[in-house]
Amino acid sequence: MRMVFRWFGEGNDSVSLRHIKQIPGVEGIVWALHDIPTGEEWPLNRILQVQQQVKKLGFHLDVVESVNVHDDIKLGLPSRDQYIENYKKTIENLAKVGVKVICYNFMPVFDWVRTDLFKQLGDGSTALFYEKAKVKGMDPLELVEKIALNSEYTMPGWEPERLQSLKQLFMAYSKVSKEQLWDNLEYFLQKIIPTAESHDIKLAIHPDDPPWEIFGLPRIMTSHENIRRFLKLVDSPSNCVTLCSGSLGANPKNDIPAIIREFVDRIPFAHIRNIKVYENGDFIETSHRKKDGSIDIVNIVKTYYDYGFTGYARPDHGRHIWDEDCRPGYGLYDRALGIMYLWGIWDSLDNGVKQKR
Ligand code: DNO
Ligand code: MN
Repeated sequence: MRMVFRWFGEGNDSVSLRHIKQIPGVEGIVWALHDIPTGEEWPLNRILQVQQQVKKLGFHLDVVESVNVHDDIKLGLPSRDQYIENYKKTIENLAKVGVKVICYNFMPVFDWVRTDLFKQLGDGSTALFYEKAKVKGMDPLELVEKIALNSEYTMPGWEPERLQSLKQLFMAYSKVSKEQLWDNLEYFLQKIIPTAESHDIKLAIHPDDPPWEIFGLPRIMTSHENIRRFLKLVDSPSNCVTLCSGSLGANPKNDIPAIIREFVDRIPFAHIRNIKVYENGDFIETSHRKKDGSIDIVNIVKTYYDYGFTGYARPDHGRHIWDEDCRPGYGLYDRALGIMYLWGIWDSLDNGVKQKR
C-alpha cells in the first residue's frame, strides 16, 4: 500500500506540503490543476510548476485526481470529439512528469452530493452529511446555493461558472437514459484508453457518490455488478477503478471486500474512509475507525493486504476536528489520524506474517 495525500495546490488549500511531510509514510501528493476549466488541455508549464513544488519536499506526483470529463462527453454531443482530443493531450502532458494513475468520474452535472457540510457529531466535531429525504424534495438549484456559492473554497465538481448553466444541463440530461450514459462512457473509453496504454497510465474511474440516482440524473457507477460491466467495456490493464469505500459503502448492499477480491488487479488507487449509514438512508462521514461507522475498514484493509494490493491509497474525507479551518472533508488532522489507523492495521498484518515465518 503506497500512501498518498490529496492536496489542492498552493494558495488553494489550508494544508501545507510541509505539514503533509510530517504524516508518517506519505510518499506522494494527489493533485490536480483545479483552475483549468473542465474540458481544456492542461498546459505542460503548469504541470511542471506543480512538479517542482512537490519534488522539493521529496514527494512524487504519480496520482492525479481528477481530470474531469466535460458534460458534452457524458451527454454524447458532437462537440465531445474536441473535448476528447484535449483529454488525450492532457494525458500526454501528464505522462511527461511520470504520472501513473488518473482518477476521474462520470457523474452527470455534480460530483459528490451532501446536504450539510458541517453537521455536528456527538463529540463536537463536524462532518459531511447526506439527508436522503431532503434531497428528494429539493430543487438542485437550492443545493448549489447552499454547497457551492456559500463556500469559502471552490470545490471540485461545484465550480460556480459551470453551475450557472445548470438549467440547460438538466434539460440536456433529461434526454439521456442510463443505457445512453453507458454508451457515452464506452465511446469515451474506446478513444482514450489506447492513449493511456501507450503511456503506461491507468485511468481509474471513481464510483458515484452517493451510489444512486439523484435529481432524476442517470448514474451508473454504483455497484459491484456495474463495476464488472464497466471493466469489460474495454478490457485493458489501463481501464481501471478508484475503489472508494465511502462512496460505494453508502449502499449497504455493496460488499467492498468482494469487489477487491474480484478486481484487485484493476484497482490502482484506493480511497479509504468510513461513514455511518442510518436505516432511513441518511449517512454521515465518521472517523476511519471501524467502530465509529458502518463500514468494516479493518476487513477492507485486510482484503487489500491478503490479495497483494500494491497500488496507491489515500484516506478520503475526514471530519473537521480541533477547530481546524479547512476545506470541507479535507482537513489535515482527521485525515492524518486516518492514515495512522490504516498503517496500524497494515503493519499488524505484516507483523503477523513475519511472526508466522
Ligand atoms: C469522494 C471523493 C470524490 C472524488 C471525485 C473524483 O469520495 O473522493 O469527490 O474526488 O469524484 O473524480
Ligand atoms: Mn472517494
